[in-house]
Amino acid sequence: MPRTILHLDMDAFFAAVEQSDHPEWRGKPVVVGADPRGGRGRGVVSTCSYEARRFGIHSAMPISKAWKLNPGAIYVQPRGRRYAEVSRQVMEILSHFSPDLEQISIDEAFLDITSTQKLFGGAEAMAKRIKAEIRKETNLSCSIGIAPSKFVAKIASDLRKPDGLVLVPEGEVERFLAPLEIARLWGCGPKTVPLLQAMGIFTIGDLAACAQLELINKFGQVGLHFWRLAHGLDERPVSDDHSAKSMSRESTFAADTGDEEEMRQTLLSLCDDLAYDMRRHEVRGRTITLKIRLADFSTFTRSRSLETATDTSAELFHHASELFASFNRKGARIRLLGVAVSQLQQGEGQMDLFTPEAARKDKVDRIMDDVRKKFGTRAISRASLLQNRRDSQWIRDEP
Ligand code: TTP
Ligand code: MG
Repeated sequence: MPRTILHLDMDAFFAAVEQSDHPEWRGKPVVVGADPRGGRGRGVVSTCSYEARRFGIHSAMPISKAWKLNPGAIYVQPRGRRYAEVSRQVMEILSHFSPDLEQISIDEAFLDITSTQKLFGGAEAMAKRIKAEIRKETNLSCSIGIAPSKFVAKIASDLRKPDGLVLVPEGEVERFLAPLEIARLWGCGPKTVPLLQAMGIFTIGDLAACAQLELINKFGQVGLHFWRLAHGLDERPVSDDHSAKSMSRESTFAADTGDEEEMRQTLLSLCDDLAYDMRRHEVRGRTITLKIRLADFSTFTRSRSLETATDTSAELFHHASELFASFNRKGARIRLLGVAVSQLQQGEGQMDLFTPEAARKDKVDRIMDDVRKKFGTRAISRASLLQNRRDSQWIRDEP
């Protein structure tokens, strides 16, 4: 079923809050960031008003450089608590328009309005009403993009900033994307852009015109990912899961068990399901927790934190197995096993797909995800991880 996704991003957020709280600053260049100390300050610009952007000032620029560009601007230090308060107001307004709300940063959120748009007279009318309510409640402007997927909605909201509203209907996605630079593709960072440019690919349209196979041959699964995005194919659901603190799966055995093979299989399938959920939501986790409930209902947890966050089944299973092996159940039967991941991080916007970490990403996971999408989650289980089980140290021999 075609979806309708709305992406909202506040305009010059911190600076706009400052201008709203200090009416005498409206219409003037306002720079929020480190103390410029007369041009000797060492921090950076958090953001600046659109009036300041005309001088070439932007987020992450050294504050000393901003000072050089415009020493007469109004320089203010960030007031985090105030911005968080306004952010909550904005999210509260959005939540009235659909229950499927996913906040992705302090001033940005996705809303799945597929089923609620009718109640507000259609997507465009809904967007106008959201903008009006935000302006009334907070005195701030925002930009909205509406499209059949998250990827396209996010690009659309950025296109006519500030105070923008861009709708991309179902049939026009590819035409909309074609002239845009490849750097707008999720995962296409500064390392990836030159590689594509060397192939004569500069716009998303150039990429869409490439044969899928050519991209796969050259870049593997990443190539397929780019090809899909270039054609507007992005099925990521809108969900608030990754703003939650953890994700988990658990399973109670039909009968309490002491069978090591059964425990091992269960743990594997829990890790597989959990990793699949994480990938669907584009999150990775750094802390893995194993939960064990014995037949007498006593419950234990064992955790470990990784250097870098993961979303692969193999890595989850590896750590969950080691945690399990380190637990001495003293011969007791097991009633329930659970696996949880926490310290979640979101992939979007921060990841360049050609980093060594991404290159290591388990290819098997990708293939299995495709099969699951087509045939359902139970269609496939990972035999490879169960091989060599006889010589593995999976469960320490209990005395
Ligand atoms: P953005 O939405 O990226 O920027 P913005 O809202 O200021 O401007 P735009 O109209 O282009 O959306 O970021 C939201 C807030 O996050 C921003 O107001 C300040 C903060 N921020 C930083 O502190 N440092 C940064 O490098 C960036 C990009 C943002
Ligand atoms: Mg913004």
